[in-house]
Amino acid sequence: MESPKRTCETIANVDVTAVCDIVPGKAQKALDDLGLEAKDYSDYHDLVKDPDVDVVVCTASNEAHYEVVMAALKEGKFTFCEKPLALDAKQCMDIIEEEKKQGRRMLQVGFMRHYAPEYVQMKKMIDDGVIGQPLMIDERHYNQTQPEEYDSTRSIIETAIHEIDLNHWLISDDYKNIRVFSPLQTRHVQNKDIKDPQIVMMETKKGINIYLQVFVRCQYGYDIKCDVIGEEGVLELPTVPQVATRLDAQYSTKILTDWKARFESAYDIEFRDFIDHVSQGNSPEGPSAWDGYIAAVTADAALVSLENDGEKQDLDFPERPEFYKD
Ligand code: ISE
Repeated sequence: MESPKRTCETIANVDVTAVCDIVPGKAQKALDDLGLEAKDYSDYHDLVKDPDVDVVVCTASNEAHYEVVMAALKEGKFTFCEKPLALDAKQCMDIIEEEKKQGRRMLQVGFMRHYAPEYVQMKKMIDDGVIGQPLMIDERHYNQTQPEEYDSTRSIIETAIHEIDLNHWLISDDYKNIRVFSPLQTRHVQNKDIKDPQIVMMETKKGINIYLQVFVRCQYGYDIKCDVIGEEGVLELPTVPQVATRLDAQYSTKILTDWKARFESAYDIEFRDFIDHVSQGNSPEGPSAWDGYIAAVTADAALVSLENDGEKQDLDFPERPEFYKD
């Protein structure tokens, strides 16, 4: 008899043994689409307790991250959780306390841009002093039309969270304060309470200024920009190479519309790195619960600012605990 197909084709050493989704039939459909066979649980508690499951990957909606991650850690399972780690800093701190009970790192957060080759190169160039001291960062995070329920909070905790997490890593500096403004609202928002676009401004301890435009109902595509302006020059994040067309008196290149396609290689490299570690029984080394916590503290302050017409919110972070030091 043919054995069930469980192996993941993109990442070595992964057998999908069980899946779970709150919506009946959804996980099974994903298995069918991928031609995989696995147990289909309706309750994630059963999945995390299953002795055949060594590693839990949580890609549930933001609201469910906390409970799933806590349950997986309580079972002593290595866990990968999509960003944001949880809904706020308090929940992230609870997760940290739970992870510490295991005596070593068990969790990685899906801040995949740390693995995007273009950001890795940018960080190395900044560290090597190629542009001298960075002075400013100018960024854009545009998404093509999100559903109506994608509210102002999600623009921060689900979208801007990438840059919030990434910038302090890129320039090796901590944030001092954050402000969020809402300019004229796009007509593509039906619910008048939703603030879209938003402008996030951050200042670091050294005085580096960061200016990020977040726009989740951009009509033309998915567009990510990151320019780091230094004393000696500028670093510009490249876009994904697309074949250029010269046709009918026009020269054009495509703009991608899907964030999964824009960062496809980063997702694969990220997950391969996580699996390379945990499949050997080793702790993951990618973005940690502490990184998730720092991002959540910053996002919490951003939301307060947004609700208070861009009022500056000072940020103060505890020192990175020994447990999370490299
Ligand atoms: C989505 O969850 C992501 O993680 C994407 O990278 C981001 O661009 C998008 O705004 C989020 O909704």
